[in-house]
Amino acid sequence: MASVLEFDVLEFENQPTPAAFRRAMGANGVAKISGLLSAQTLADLQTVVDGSYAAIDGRIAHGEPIDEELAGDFRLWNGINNKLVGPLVAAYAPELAPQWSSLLSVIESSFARLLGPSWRLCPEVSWFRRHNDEAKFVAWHIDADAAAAGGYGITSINMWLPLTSVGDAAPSLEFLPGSHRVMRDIPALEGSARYRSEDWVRTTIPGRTWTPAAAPGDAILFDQFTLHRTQIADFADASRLSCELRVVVPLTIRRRAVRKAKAVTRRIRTTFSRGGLG
Ligand SMILES: O=C(O)CCC(=O)C(=O)O
Repeated sequence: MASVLEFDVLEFENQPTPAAFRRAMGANGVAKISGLLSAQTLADLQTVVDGSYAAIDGRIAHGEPIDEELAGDFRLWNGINNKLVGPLVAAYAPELAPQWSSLLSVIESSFARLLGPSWRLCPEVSWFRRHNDEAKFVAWHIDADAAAAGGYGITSINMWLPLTSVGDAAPSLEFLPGSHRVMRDIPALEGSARYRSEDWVRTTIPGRTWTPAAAPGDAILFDQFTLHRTQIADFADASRLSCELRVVVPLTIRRRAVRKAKAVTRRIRTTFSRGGLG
């Protein structure tokens, strides 16, 4: 595993200036900021995430039906889509509703301090995730393929917030810094095949990977084109809670026009770049 010193700046102990953050993201496509969330924001987020899982677990334990859209991600990988958290807490934990709605704006503002006021939190492509089964660890991918965040914004950054300490006792994420500069020119994956094999990653983009250790309150931010996966290591107990909040610069043109433009771009990229990348 690479030492942090071998990369440009990957970790900030304090909130970086917008220029320093922009430079780090441009070079590496990933950066960790220690203690980005205030203690209050972290406590509120933990309460809402715990309350959301408790509401769903409770209904499942009692054999009660849950919303079909919510159930889909939950069964597959214990994920809770953030678009559905408002209705979920309103129905089963109404005392959490004000906390959730103020959290959305507080988290959005903490991001705006890094990159400016045009960025928006996008609940449609943001999730809470609970890992407790290694079979559900996530293979190498980029969010542009697997989370389809690009449909909501011109560009997208994942603000990844661990609610468990990660990197040692629980799985962090493993990144390939700088891979965003290559991946943004590679044809997108679609359908069910949105993940890349270890061999493909190693041979397409040689380089050292980085697996940051992080504590609740820290944020790991990465570009939608940066390759990453769940850290693979020997964990006595692989349980972990985290939030993957995607922040976008919203589209100012109609989504249908964007979908059309993306399809054309994809066709052009496939035609001209597949041969070159072998
Ligand atoms: O939580 C994980 O292990 C994977 C998360 C991930 O791939 C993502 O947030 O895009």
